[in-house]
Order: sequence, then C-alpha cells, then structure tokens
Amino acid sequence: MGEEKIIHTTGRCNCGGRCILHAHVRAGKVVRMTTDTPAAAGDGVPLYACARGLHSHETFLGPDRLRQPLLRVGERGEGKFVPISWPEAVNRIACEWVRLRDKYGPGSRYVNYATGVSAAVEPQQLAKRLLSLDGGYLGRYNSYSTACIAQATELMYGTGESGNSPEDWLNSHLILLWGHNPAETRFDSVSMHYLRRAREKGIPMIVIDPRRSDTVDALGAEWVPIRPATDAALLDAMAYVIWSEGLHDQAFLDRCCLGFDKAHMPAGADPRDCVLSYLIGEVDGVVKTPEWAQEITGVPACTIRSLARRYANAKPAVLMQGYGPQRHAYGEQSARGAILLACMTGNVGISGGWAGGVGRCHRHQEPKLPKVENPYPLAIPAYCWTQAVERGHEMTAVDGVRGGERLESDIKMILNLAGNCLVNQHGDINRTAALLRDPSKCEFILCSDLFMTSSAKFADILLPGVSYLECENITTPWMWGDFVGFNNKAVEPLYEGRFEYDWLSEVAEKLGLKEQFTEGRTMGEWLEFIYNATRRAEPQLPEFETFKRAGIYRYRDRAPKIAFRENCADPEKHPFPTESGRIELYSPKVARTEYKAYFPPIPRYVAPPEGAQDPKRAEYPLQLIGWHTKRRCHSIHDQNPALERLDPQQLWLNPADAAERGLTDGMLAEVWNDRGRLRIPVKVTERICTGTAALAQGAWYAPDGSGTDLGGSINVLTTLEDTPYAHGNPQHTNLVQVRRVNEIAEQMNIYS
Ligand SMILES: Nc1nc2c(c(=O)[nH]1)N[C@H]1C(S)=C(S)[C@@H](COP(=O)(O)OP(=O)(O)OC[C@H]3O[C@@H](n4cnc5c(=O)[nH]c(N)nc54)[C@H](O)[C@@H]3O)O[C@H]1N2
Ligand SMILES: Nc1nc2c(c(=O)[nH]1)N[C@H]1C(S)=C(S)[C@@H](COP(=O)(O)OP(=O)(O)OC[C@H]3O[C@@H](n4cnc5c(=O)[nH]c(N)nc54)[C@H](O)[C@@H]3O)O[C@H]1N2
Ligand SMILES: [Mo]
Repeated sequence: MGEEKIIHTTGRCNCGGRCILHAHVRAGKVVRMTTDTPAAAGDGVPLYACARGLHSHETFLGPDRLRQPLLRVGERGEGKFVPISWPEAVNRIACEWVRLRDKYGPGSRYVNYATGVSAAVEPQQLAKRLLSLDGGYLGRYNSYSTACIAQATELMYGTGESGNSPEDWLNSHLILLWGHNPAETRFDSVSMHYLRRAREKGIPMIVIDPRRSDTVDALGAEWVPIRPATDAALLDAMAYVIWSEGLHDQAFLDRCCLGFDKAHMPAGADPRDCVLSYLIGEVDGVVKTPEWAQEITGVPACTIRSLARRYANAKPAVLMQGYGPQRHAYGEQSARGAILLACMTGNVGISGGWAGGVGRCHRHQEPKLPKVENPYPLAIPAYCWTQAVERGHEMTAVDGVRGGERLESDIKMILNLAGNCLVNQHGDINRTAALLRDPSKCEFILCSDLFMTSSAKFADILLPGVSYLECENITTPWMWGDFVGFNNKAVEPLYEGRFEYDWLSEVAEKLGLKEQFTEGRTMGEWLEFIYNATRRAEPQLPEFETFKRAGIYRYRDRAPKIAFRENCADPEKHPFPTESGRIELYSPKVARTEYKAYFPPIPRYVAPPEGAQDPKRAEYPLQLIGWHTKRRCHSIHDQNPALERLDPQQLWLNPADAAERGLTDGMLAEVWNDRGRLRIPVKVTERICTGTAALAQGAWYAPDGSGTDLGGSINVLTTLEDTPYAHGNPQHTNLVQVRRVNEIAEQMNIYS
C-alpha cells in the first residue's frame, strides 16, 4: 500500500468554516481525512471540521468528475456535449470574448456570482481581471448571502463592521439567536465553541425561528416559533413594549441616533415619519402592541412582552441575527428592526452587547489577489442578472443599476466559474432555464466545474476544474475565525482538470494580454506574492514556506473588538460613518430615493408579497422557507451518500398541516406554486410551526419528463422578484400548496 503521507489543508467551498483538514494519502489516493486537535490548537480554539469536511474527499474525488473540456452539441441545457481539446476550447473562448465585446460592448460580458472556490485566488476574480484588461465587463454588487442585511447595516451605521469579537459574548447576560442556526450553518469554526461556553456559564439563550433548529437542542435554548417573514412585526412590538414601559435608553437615543422621536428628525423631514410616531400609531391609527403583532407573527402577545422585557432588562444583551430572516421579500426590514432594538436598549458599543446587522469583525488583513480596476462603470445587483439577460437595455437606477443611469446592453456572455447560481442556486429555475435555453438572448455561456451540475448543463463550453485537493490556494474563514489557511496539493489533478488560472492565462495569450494578466507569475508565485503582501501588514505571520508546511497560521493576542465603542461614547468627536454622523434610524437617503415598491425610511414591518398576510394564501396556503443544511455546502455534496444519510432531503410539515392533506411521515408529497412543482417525501414534525413548510436549499435540480423536479430543489418554487431597497434575493419567501402523491417514495430516489 505504500506509506501514508499527511497533507495539511483547509476547506475552500463557501461554508464559513474553512476548517482544518488533514488528507491522509496512500499511493496517490486520499484514504481518509482527519482534523484539528486540542493539542495542535494549543491555547487557540480547535478548528474542528464537520461531517462535510471529513467526507469531502469522497465528493470531490468521486467517479462523477468532469474529465475533459466539452462543447455543446444539443440544445442549450439538454446536456449533450462532445469532448474537445484544451487548445480548441481556449481558441473558441477567446473568439467569443472578442466577438461579443466588439458587437455589443464590454457591458454585455458578465461574470456570475460563484463561491465554489472561496479563497485568495478565485476563478471568478481571475475572469474579471482578464476582462478588465480587455475593455471591462458589467459589474455586480451584493451577494446571495447578505444582500439585505449588509445594505441595512450600511444604511444605519454607515459600515458593515458591526460585530464584537466572539469571546465578548461571554460577557452578555442574555443571547437571542434570531433566525441564526450556527449548529448547522457555519459562519466560522468558533461560534459554537463560544456559545457552548456561554451556556455553561449559565447565560440564557433564546432561538427565534419558524423551525426548531438543531441549535435549539445543541445549546439547550428556548425556542420561539414565528411565522416566516414577520420578524419585523415582532421587533416593532418589542420596541413598543420597551418604549411604553420606559425600559429604553433615552440618553443613548438622544446622543447617537437620528429619527427616533420628533425632536431628533433631520431638517426638512416630516416629524411624523419618526420611529416613535409609527410605534404609537400617530399616522395610521394602529398602535404596534403585542396583540397587533400576535396576529401577524403567530407569537403569543405574552411571549412578545416577555421577550421585550427580558431583552431590555438583561443589559448587556446580544440580539444576533443569522441571514435567514433577511433572505426574504422586505428582508431589509427585519435587519433594520434588530438594529433599532439594539439602539433603544443601549446595547451598541458596549462589552456584552451586540449592535446587530451583518456583524463583520475584521481583526487582520486578508490575503487577496490584487484587483485590476474595471474600466466599465456600470454594475447590477447580483440577483438581477436574469433581468439583465431578458431586458438589460431597459434597466435603470430604479432596478438597482449603479454607476450610470441605464444599462447599455443586455447580457450576452456569462462566465460561470465554480458556481451553481446559473440554475440550481438562483431563483425560479423554470423561468431562468427558459431564458438561458434561448441562444439569441445570452449568446455565449462558459462554465467550469467539477461535476455535471444543472448549471453546467447550460454551458456552451464546459471546462473541468480541479478540487481543493489537487491544487494550491490560500484560505481565510468568515467572520470570527482569525486564521489563514493553505491548500496544499494532496493528489495530482484528475483527468484533464485544470485550475482556472492556467487556461485563463492561455486565453490572455490569445488576446495579447498574457504579460499583463500573469505579471510573469505562476499560480504558486502569485500565492507567495499575495501572502508576502499580507505579511507586510501582519508582520507576525511566519515565512511563506513555514506557513505552507503547517497549512495554517492562527492569529493570537488580538484585543477583543467592540464595534462602535468610540462612536457611541462620543459621537461628536467620533461620528458614525453615515451622512448625518449619527445612527440613522430614520434614513434621509431612503426618504429621497425612489423604489419599485414601497420602502419606508424607518425600520418597520411591511407585509411582503407571498408573506403571512398575502391574500394569495387562499390558493397557496403554506409559507415555504429554505435553510442551509449540515449535509451540504449549498449544492456541494448532494450526491454523497454518506452525507445524505445525515439529513435526507425531506419537506418539513407540521402534523396539523400534514393531517389536513392525508400525509404521514415518509409519504411522497407534491409541492407547487405558479412557478414550479417538485416531489419529495415529507417529514411530519412538531419542529415546524403550522402554516409553514421547510425544504433545505441546495438539492440538485432533477426534472422528470414533465418538468416536475424530483431532487427537492427549492429553487423551482422561488421568485426572481428582487427586494425593494437592496435588490436582494427573497429565496425564503414563497407561498406553495402541498398534496399527497400516491406513489411510493422510494421509487423517486434519483441516486439509487
Ligand atoms: N452547513 C452549511 N453551512 C453554511 C452554508 C451551507 O450551505 N451549509 N452556507 C454558508 C453561506 S454561503 C451562508 S450565506 C450562510 C447562510 O446562513 P443563514 O442565511 O443564516 O442560513 P439559513 O439556514 O438560510 O437561515 C438561518 C435560519 O433562519 C431561519 N429562518 C428562515 N426564515 C426565517 C424567518 O422569516 N424568520 C426567522 N426568525 N428565521 C427564519 C431558518 O429556518 C434557519 O434556521 O451559511 C454558511 N454556512
Ligand atoms: N433557495 C435558496 N437559494 C439559495 C440560497 C438559499 O438560502 N435558498 N442561498 C444562497 C447563498 S447564501 C449562496 S452563497 C449561493 C451559493 O451559490 P453557489 O456559489 O453557486 O453555490 P455552490 O452550490 O456552492 O456552487 C459551487 C459550485 O462550484 C463547484 N466547485 C466546487 N469546488 C470547485 C473547484 O475547486 N473548482 C471548480 N471549478 N468548481 C468547483 C461545485 O461543484 C458547485 O457546482 O446560493 C444561494 N442560493
Ligand atoms: Mo451565502
């Protein structure tokens, strides 16, 4: 069998962990994975990998890997290809690249959101780099992760750096995890460590989620079930209770905030547009009482009162949101409402508190490929690329276009590298697929991936990549991870797979741009260059070769960070980075800008389309949400049977809703709305509130002959309508109906 070698690496798909993985290699094959140990971590937090990481070699080195460059021969999306050589692929790509630029302008070229390689050197960045050298491309902003909460945080605080460091959670007296499920959804490898320690210390925890998530049980937390997309109403009522019972921190509001009451509104604004006027119903005649919110949210009024009092009295307290509550129509408003509560209770800028928002907390510089500026000025919201294929030339600032008034061209070329957002992870798959199928709209689609995903099937040219076990890169975790990792190469590239840098360098050569693109560096030399640039800012980093050998550097001795400490203590001397220098509870910017749908200048509940109060519920009575399951990283690992066993794809349904439909546990159900239809076994469980259904996002779209999806891919049911302010993805807001199907569920198992 030969000797076992241990190769140090980390994950690099878009799970926030980027956990430590040791690949055990024998005779050129990865035989197993192990992870960090307390001994190796020393006085740091051990960076344990989860089941996904420990099974990742099975997924990534599996027999279903793409083997050669492929050229489409059938209709788009049909999945018919013939193999071609790398030189032919490169030649064709360079020709289309130039043809479309010359015919429609650089703004017709688009690089899709893609997170399959989340590292210092990403395929999508490399593509943008080359396009920038060659006249530019249509830019994009937002992510599919945090569009609403990130923009809400910017709107109110002027920055997304709103997080305290995790060791500070131990100083809190109460922790509310609001639509946050860290037991499954990794933002990093340290959150659960600190939350467990906080529990051991006796800090009470409450989880607010339509589902009794794994986090509730992992942390022994209290569970407050809520109807999806109604969080803003619960937050409004909590704000009302806190104010009406005098539990608010008036001094903080007066010192730091714009727009809580009439006395603190900006000049020129109608004073009755302030937060307090809304809460007491001065204009609409509706007082935002717990009884009012109970009707909307399904949370009993007494629970709302108790939540409000406990949060306001526990000071300091943490009210931390995940990104689930904001991946909704009007998702901006739940994020803004949580910031409002943090301000009303004076929990901003203090140890043990939490400012809310997206909660970034950067304590060191991150290694990244240097950018080449895009000479083309226009950009669209990441979720709106389908609109830009369909009717780009009509899109204006109201549609979220930035950098100019309107788009000059529709999207004619899409580069979708290491991503599945062309189909599987985007909204309304049926509509998206129909759009992509038409080669007169988007004329050229280039994909690179490891597998024949539903996105890959829509490629004109499909290139085989290499996984994190076959090439080098540098990684950094999300949020609170505080380390730098290295992907050491464990095995040789499978088949004809290549990292994107290699073939993009060849495309660059065809375009006469090789020197500018590569600056004379190989991929390995770039990594060293990038690392050394970071090392100049972070001098405690070891030499490159030492770092590579260890596969990780853990930062130590960083002082705990408390966001906005100085700003809150003295906002005159340290103004917030907003227009007014204050936390903008009332946003003058929102007040003067126009939107496709109503968007208020203050945090407040707005009944969303396809929400709890939409009259469409007569036809589609169930609110369907998704979540990020422990079994996958988005669509990655769906085909791995070991991980499937961890959490089989099932539709969660409350016993009352199941009984109404004659469904019992394990039966096959059909779920549908106007946009699509899928079939999936049900899990009948008290772990979800009535009127709600849940289906984990990321399952592979697998339509049968009639277009019904048999893989359990929630995106056949989601909408392409973007949210009103952020133009984000409301992929958790969907009305559906469910019925029983009289077939045996096992027959539908597409992988057996
Ligand atoms: N295991 C795993 N971890 C991951 C990922 C993964 O795919 N798998 N992906 C990573 C990425 S890129 C991201 S962006 C993050 C995603 O992180 P999040 O967006 O936070 O994850 P979600 O599971 O979508 O949502 C979190 C919780 O919100 C709940 N929720 C849904 N709708 C509502 C609502 O209306 N109100 C309330 N109160 N709760 C609601 C869900 O039931 C879920 O338990 O996770 C990262 N980590
Ligand atoms: N309905 C619904 N949809 C969602 C979400 C949701 O909550 N609900 N969440 C959204 C969020 S937060 C996100 S971040 C997006 C994620 O969207 P994507 O980034 O598109 O997600 P992945 O499924 O991780 O896709 C990564 C792709 O890269 C490929 N890949 C992996 N490693 C490599 C590599 O080394 N080289 C190459 N060339 N390819 C590789 C994988 O096979 C996979 O096809 O999905 C969004 N979509
Ligand atoms: Mo994400």
